[in-house]
Amino acid sequence: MVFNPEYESMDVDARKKLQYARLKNLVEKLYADVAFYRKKMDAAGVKPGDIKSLGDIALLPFTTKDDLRETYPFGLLACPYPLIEEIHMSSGTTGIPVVDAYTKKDIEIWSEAMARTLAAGGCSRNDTVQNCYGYGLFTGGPGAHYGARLIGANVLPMSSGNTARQLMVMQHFGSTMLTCTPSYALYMAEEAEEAGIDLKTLPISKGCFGAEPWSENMRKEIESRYNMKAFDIYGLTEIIGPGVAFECETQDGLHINEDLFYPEIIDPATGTILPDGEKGELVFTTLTKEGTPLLRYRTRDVTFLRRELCTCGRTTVKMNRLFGRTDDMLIIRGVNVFPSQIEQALIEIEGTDPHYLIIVSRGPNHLDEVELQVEVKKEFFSDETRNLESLRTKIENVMKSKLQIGVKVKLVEPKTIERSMGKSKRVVDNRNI
Ligand code: DLL
Repeated sequence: MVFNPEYESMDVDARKKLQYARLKNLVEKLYADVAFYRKKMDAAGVKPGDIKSLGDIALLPFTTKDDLRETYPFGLLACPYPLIEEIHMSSGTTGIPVVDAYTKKDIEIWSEAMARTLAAGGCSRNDTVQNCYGYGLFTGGPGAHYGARLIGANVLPMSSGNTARQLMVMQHFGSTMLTCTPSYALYMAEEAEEAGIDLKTLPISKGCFGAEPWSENMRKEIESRYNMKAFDIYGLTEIIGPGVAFECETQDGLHINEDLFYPEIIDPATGTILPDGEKGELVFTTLTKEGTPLLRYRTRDVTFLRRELCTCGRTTVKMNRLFGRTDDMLIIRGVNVFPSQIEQALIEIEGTDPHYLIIVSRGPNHLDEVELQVEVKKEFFSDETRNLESLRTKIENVMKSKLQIGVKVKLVEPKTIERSMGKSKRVVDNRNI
C-alpha cells in the first residue's frame, strides 16, 4: 500500500520543484542560524543566493562524519534547544557518536517516513507489529514504533533480546508483522526450531528488516522459515534513523523518501556527482528537518541510484541494496573487498548457511591472510568428510574467482558463529594497520 500517494506518487517534475524550494529554504536558514554552515559556505565561496536550481546543490560543501565529531554533541543544532523533544544517538560502525536531535515536527516527519516504510511492507491498521529493534538511544525501536502508530497498527514494543519471550508473544498475541535486524530474525527462527515451534503456521506474514547489510540469501532463508515476505529498509541516525529508504512489494531496490531526504551519489575520492546507475558514496541533504538538518552529508554507504517506473505506483528514485561502506571496505593485498561480496558469492554455493565470519590477519611474510569461517548446513556436517572437503575446496575456488584473492576456508558446525540480537559483526580485522 502507498501510505501517502500525494508525495510518494507525485509527478516527478513537481517533486523537483518542491525539492528545490525546500533546499533553498534550508540553505538560507542554515546560513543565517548555524555558524558551522556559514563558515563552511564562506570558505567554499558560496552564498544562499547562488542556489538558483536543484543542480546548484553541487556548489555547496559536504558535511562529514568528522564534522559531526568536531561539533558533538549540539554544535549543529539549527533551532533553540528548548524546542528539542527527543534525542537519539548511534555509536556508528566506527565508534564516533552521532547525535540526532528532534523537534516535534522532526518526530512527525520521522513517523511519516516510517509509516510509508511499513506500509510498503504491507502494514495496515489491522496488523500487530512485533517490534524487536532495540529501544533506547538507537533509532530502530522508536522509529518503527512511531511509524506503526501513525498507520494505526497495534505495536508490541518488545525491543531486542529475551528470545523465549519474543516467541511466546509471537504465538500468543498473533503478531502479523516483524521488525528487527535480519540477523535477529534468523536467530529467533533458529531458537524457534530448537523449541519445536513451527513459525510457518503462525500468522506472522511480513517483516521490515534493516540496520545492517544482508543478502538475497538471508532474505530467502527468513522468508522460508517464517513463511513471510521480507523487506529491506534503510536509514541512518544522522539523517533521521530508519525511514530513509525502503523496498516495496516488488522487492527490487529501495524507494528513497526523496521529498524529505535529497540523495546524490558521488565519487568518494573526488566528490564529483556521478550519473544514475554508477556506484559511489551516497550523500543526503535533509530537506525538512528542524533540529539537526544536514547539508550534503556523506554517509560512507556505497550504492547507485535507479530512476525507473515502478509497478507499485511510487515515482520516487530507488537506491540499490547497499554494496557496503567506504569505511568497512577491506583492502586485502591491495584488492578492495566488501564483506557483502563474500556473502553474495556464498549464496551460490549449496550446503552453506548465511552465517560467516571474515578474519583478516597479517601473516609472517607481511602479506594479508583471510580466513573465512562458514557455517555448513546440519545435513552436510553429518555427511562424509570427503563431501565436506570438496565443499571447502569449492568455496575457496569461488572466492578466488570472484574476489581475485586467495581465502582460506574453514567450515564450522551449525550455530558456532556468534549470533547477534542487533547488528551482527562479520569482520574481525587483526591487522594492526
Ligand atoms: O541502523 C537505522 C536503522 C534502524 C535502519 C532500523 C534500518 C532499520 P545507524 O545505527 O546510525 O542507524 O546505522 C546506520 O547502518 O549507514 C548503513 O551502513 C547501515 N544500514 C542501515 N540499514 C541498512 C540496510 C540505523 N538495510 C548504518 N542494509 C547505515 C545495509 C544498512 N546496511
